[in-house]
Amino acid sequence: MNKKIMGVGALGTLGAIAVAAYLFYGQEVVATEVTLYKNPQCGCCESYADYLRENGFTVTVKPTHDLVPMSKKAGIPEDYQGCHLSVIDDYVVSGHVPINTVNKLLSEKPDIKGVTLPGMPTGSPGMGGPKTGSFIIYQISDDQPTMYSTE
Ligand SMILES: [Cu+2]
Repeated sequence: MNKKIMGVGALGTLGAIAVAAYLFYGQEVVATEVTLYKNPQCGCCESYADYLRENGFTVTVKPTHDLVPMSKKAGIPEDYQGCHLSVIDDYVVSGHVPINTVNKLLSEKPDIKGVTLPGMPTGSPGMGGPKTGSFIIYQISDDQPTMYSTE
């Protein structure tokens, strides 16, 4: 009886170590803290914040009326801006960018400012409606935006 309890205890300790290691290395690879700037009245931006939360991120939403100049300052030309601006691990993620691309950015850590999905295409995360075509996500740097990924 005692041996059995000790056995279970040892397994439990090993399990706890494995979980702790996973959490530690997991956080080293992918950041989980997000600050999301949005216009106060934007509903689809809130839905995108929830989408990030569902995917394990901790999101702080900050309403602002200066989204366009803020996005511009972040290096995103007006034509390429999404409807909100997220800051994750020193990168900007503008608009309704799907999680696969966010995770690609955070794990590959390219030497760019961030990525953007211009506008608010229907069927993208946080937006309702059917998806009518591929989403082109652009990378932001000092040069003109170029394609980063398609979803
Ligand atoms: Cu939107």
